[in-house]
Amino acid sequence: SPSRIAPSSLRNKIMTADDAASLISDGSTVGMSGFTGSGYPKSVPLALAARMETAHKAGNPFRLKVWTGASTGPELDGALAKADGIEFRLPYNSDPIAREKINKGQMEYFDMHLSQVAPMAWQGFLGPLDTAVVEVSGIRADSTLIPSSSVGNNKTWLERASRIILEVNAWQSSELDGMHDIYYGTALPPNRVPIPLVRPDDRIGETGFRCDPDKIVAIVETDAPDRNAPFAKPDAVAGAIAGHLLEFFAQEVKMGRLPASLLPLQSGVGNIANAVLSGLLDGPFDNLTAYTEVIQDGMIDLLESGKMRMASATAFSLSPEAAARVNADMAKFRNKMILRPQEISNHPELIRRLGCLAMNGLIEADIYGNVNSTHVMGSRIQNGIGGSGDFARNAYVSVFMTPSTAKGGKISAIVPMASHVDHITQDVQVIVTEQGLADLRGLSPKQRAEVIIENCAHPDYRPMLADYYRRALKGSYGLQSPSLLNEALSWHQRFVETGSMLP
Ligand code: 0RQ
Repeated sequence: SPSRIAPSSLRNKIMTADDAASLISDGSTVGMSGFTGSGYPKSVPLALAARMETAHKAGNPFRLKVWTGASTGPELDGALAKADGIEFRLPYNSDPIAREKINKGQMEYFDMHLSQVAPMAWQGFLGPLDTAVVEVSGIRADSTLIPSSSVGNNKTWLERASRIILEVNAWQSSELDGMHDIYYGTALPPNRVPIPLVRPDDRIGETGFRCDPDKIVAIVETDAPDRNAPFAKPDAVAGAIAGHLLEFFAQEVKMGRLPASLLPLQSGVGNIANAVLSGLLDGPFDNLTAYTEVIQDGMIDLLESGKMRMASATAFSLSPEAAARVNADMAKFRNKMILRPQEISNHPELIRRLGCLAMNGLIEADIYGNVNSTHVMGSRIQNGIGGSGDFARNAYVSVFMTPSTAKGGKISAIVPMASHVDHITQDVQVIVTEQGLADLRGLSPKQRAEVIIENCAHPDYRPMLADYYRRALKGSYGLQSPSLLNEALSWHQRFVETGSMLP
């Protein structure tokens, strides 16, 4: 709808996605919008992928360096990866085609803390940013941009890029205008100053992106939904994990270690995180707040029920039904939600100040509480660290949760030694599986091993872990974190060779 592009001076820049894509050339670096499947450009990347395929058929190279907020959608990462059009990617990916290319060694992937993307882009060592391709929900008369369903790194891409391509998506609710809080006070050292946010609902910035209209080279109008993936109904395992965690929070409140309305919640993506949020709906806690990365279905339910007062994030990550519900009622939700740049939603300073309760998924944890969030069998990327490191290190309580086994019981999520470490034991305070919860706060490595094996391991693997630990206590080089080096990763090797960690 033309009314979404208010300045008449910009209307002559409206063109087709293919014409816009023709402005991007082989070897350049493109900063795209998009975070957990929302707010990513939906038509220019598809046109780019078609141009790449044509170029490759003619024997010509056409590959890009692609920077985003986090994961995007099949029309972006999927299409570009399928066209072999991404030579380098940062900072987070969950697209299966891109994942396969990375794991086959056909795409370089720099997996980084999401809070650090914008500041590192400003530091300059990532190189120049040629083009920003950013989805917005409208352009105001003063040429400021109304963000869409994610903010991500868009502020930085719009500032850093030499040229800007905008996708104006009419599918996005026009009532999004006013929800966002874009902070313009960040700077590089030695000019960095404190960020003036002390409550999750503080507004410290502007509702739109500043944008130099002279840098806009193309505007493409779209009307397409975000990649909204359905959530599975919480199963027994997810329900049990949620139950243990909510019981822990209730106990913490009883002991006077947490306030009755808890502290700002951070919840990772995925079905288990969503199940915990569903559990809170029936729980005893009121006046909840969230200071997190993504607003998922469970949080919408909490906001609607009044259990949660407000949620701050950088993006939506909703099922199609929840997206329809939120879009239809955006004027109401706008008062209970704030979307911010990921540099702010995930900022260590703010997470530490607010005292977030961080709840993230894991791939495996070892008996000493080191957590691997990213690499299957130490070498194959699943998604990326995302915001889990930003939150885990700086949280008031840092929780990791997982089913105790994966792949139908052939893999134990609790292992003698993690095959890759994203979160060192100091950043991991609570581990929860459907078997139980291990409160590791204040415990030494050997004390940790005992509660993790006892409370979290699956019964099929618990005796094997206890046996390993017992022998490590006798045969280890040192006894701070007892390990048998020639055996510690043998479970992983067995899985690689036989398809199961079980002997
Ligand atoms: O694979 O779908 O092929 O079966 O990993 O696992 O159990 O569905 O759990 O969706 O919560 O994901 C760590 C990946 C967990 C996620 C991880 C396989 C498993 C399945 C998914 P299949 P589940 P979840 C905020 C915070 C890092 C980013 C983050 C993640 C698939 O939580 O990406 O936290 N975290 N961001 O089978 C082999 C194991 C496995 C395993 C699980 N031990 N070995 N495969 N899987 N454990 C959000 C953002 O930052 C954007």
